[in-house]
Amino acid sequence: MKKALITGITGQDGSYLAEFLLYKGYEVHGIKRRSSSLNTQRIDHLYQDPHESNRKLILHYGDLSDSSNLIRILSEVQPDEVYNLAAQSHVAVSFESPEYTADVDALGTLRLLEGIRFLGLEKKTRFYQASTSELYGLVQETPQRETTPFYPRSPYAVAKLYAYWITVNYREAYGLYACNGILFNHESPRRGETFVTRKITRGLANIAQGLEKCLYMGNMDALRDWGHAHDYVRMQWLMLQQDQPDDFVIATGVQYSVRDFIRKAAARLGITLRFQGSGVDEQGVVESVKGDAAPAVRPGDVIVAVDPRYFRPTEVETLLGNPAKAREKLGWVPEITLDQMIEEMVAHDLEEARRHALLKTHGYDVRVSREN
Ligand code: NDP
Ligand code: GDR
Repeated sequence: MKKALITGITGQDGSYLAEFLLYKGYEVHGIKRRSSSLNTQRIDHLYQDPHESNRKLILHYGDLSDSSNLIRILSEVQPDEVYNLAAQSHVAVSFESPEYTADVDALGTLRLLEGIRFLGLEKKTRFYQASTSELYGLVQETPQRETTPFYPRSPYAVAKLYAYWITVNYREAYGLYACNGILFNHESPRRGETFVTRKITRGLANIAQGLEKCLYMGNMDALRDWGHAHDYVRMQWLMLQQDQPDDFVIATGVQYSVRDFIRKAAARLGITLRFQGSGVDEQGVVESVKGDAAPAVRPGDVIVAVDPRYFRPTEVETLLGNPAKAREKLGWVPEITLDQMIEEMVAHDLEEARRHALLKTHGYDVRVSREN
């Protein structure tokens, strides 16, 4: 039985990857951070009590900032595959916590690689690094492929640039089987609430249930290539099953704006939105409503507005991936379309909003966090 170690197992991708590897028959080890409140919601359905025998999912406390902890876990687990998914992964937050982001996202990757080397596991352990389309930043070529020059535009992307190159370096210097998956944005109902897609589906669902009035957005002109996390974790595994290690772009090859995403999500809720004005004065106005969202939402209501606090000091305006290499070498075909993903995310967030609305009608105090 193969053993995998996943850092960031409590995150969006970690949870889908853990499901996938358990299904494949792996013994899955995950590193979770100590926090004052529970942070395992995304993997609670996979949890196995430590008192059970033959556990297939085993969690270890740890942190990418703590070398001795990482070395101990690597030494105990002796993994066949390490998936380094842990990161301070929010681009906007990286401008507020640049040093922490560098420590975890850049040096954290080095700590793991060095741990593998220090323990003499470089011939046994295969390593996956969660690299990102944010490396392309101010894009030098469209669509972006593996050979497109990088131009990072945030402390997050700069930290991930180090992680990308240190992974390549350990592959070349020590013969480690190490791969970079240059993944474009991927989403799901498990996406963190402060990333733009989930902020939109959750915010609009709350508005449709009368829990919120307006969704405040940053740059709605930004263009992204959005896929589904469920599809993308399959490729993370596949990269580690090849004869030779290599780096791959994973993307859909289709691009939409943030505004397009809002319009599509609103339509799933029966709301037709018209955008008017421009810049910080732009608004999304309700043209018509049918179904569940009425009467909480009425024609003429302004349910989307711009708040400049969500603008970034340097923005990545456009990203569009060319996944030809992954298609050819890994047989990459995304299975879930953007419309199907939006349908799933809206349905999930609407159910949650309905539960909150029901609690509210019974007199319970429901607060919906809006800080993104
Ligand atoms: P999430 O933010 O959902 O998950 C990040 C995970 O990292 C969480 O489990 C988090 O723990 C953990 N983590 C954060 N800091 C530390 C630390 N110091 N030590 C140990 N663990 C830590 O990210 P995603 O699942 O969306 O992304 C997975 C990886 O892929 C990330 O590295 C991200 O940068 C990268 N990526 C993501 C893309 C996307 O579109 N989703 C695209 C390209 C790359 P906790 O739950 O306690 O916060
Ligand atoms: P991104 O994702 O920065 O691409 O990084 P995010 O969803 O945060 O932003 C996408 C685009 O939407 C614009 N935007 C807003 N973003 C947020 N979060 N909140 C808003 O209110 C808002 N309004 C507009 C942003 O400016 C941006 O242009 C994600 C993360 O998962 C990274 O870890 C990963 O590496 C990249 O995707 C690929």
